[in-house]
Amino acid sequence: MIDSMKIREEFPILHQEINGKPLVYLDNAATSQKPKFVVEAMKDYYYNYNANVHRGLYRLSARATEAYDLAREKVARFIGATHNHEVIFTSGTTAAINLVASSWAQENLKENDVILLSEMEHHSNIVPWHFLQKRIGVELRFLKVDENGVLCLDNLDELLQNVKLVGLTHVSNTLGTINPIKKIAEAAHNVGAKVLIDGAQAVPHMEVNVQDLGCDFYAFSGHKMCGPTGVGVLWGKEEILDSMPPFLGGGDMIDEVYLEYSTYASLPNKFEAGTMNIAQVVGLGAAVDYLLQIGLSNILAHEEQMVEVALKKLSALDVRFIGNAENRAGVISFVMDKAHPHDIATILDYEGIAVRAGHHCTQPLMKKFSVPATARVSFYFYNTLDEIDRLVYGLEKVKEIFQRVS
Ligand code: C6P
Repeated sequence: MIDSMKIREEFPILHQEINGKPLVYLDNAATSQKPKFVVEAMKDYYYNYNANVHRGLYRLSARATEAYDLAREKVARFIGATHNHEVIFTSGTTAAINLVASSWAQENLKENDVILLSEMEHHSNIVPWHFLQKRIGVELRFLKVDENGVLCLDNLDELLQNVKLVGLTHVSNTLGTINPIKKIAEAAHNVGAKVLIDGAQAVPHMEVNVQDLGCDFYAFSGHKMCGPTGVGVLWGKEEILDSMPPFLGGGDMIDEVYLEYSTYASLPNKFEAGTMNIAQVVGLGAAVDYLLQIGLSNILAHEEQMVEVALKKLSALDVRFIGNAENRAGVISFVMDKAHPHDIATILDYEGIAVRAGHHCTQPLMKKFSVPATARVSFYFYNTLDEIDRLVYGLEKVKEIFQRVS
């Protein structure tokens, strides 16, 4: 079990007051807070062995390279990759998905080929495919979401006809729904389609094993899992990554360069052009160590308890939940009568409570549920049951204010 009070000692940012009230940080789906352990690892790099990687023959550069490569090994083990070189560092989930939409698509898609997405995708798993719709005329299809925020899979086999790639979020950042990836990946492979999973909201919160899920690509961001901003991961199966052309050209991704042509490095360097975010990669490696020390099953159990309690307490406040999936992660979206989500977030901020209000980069979902925006609460392992009571108190205030003005 998790001792959240003890864990919070590792997070200096949580010990402050906002508007004279102790901060309650409930916007972890946007970005998580960073433990000292991660910040210290990055500080150590900058203070003691800052140098470029894969380039210097001197000791400092060798040390930086060792730390960079070790971080890759840690990430590979963390997600169950077969080979370390299947882990490509990117700047985040968005960059990872764009890499696939650019590089893989270049070799594998032509006019009228079909890409199957879902209505609950983050814009970063919709817009790159819109580019291809415009550029080469691919067809986009969407798995529908029902009124509970669950994917409708009844017509999956029909939708999969002629599909070349399925792109799906593992966990919805708006609805909290955990999708049955294994089942969908199996069906997709039966028709020869590749499977790209957006794991931005999964990897920080539960054990993820890419082999077990049966996908071909898996993307996630460091900053949502206690790591720094500016680093993320694209995992891909070795043979698929090998067959793909480079995404960016420049230093460190080449084998040989002539004035007339160039040849490319092997994995993973082929996809890591230019000087990478070295400190952030080191920080991500430390974040992996840190999460393993807490235990992913402990994190999941803690968040399940938080969601159960929060749903019960919020239900008593006449909120309308957007997303009621049974299989859900630590994300709760809701709207309230009369109060716009932006008003909810502003009033909660007066109470020191940070939640996100908006469309959460899922505008098609807002249209689907006929709401302009939602208020969203998202938990992590350092949140406490007391903080749910603070949230409830804040929402009672919202109710009171809007009853007065109406
Ligand atoms: N969602 C949220 O508040 P980046 O920005 O590249 O690190 O991650 C993009 C992204 C992709 N997929 C999902 C499911 C996500 O939740 C996110 C980021 C944040 O929900 C910011 S919009």
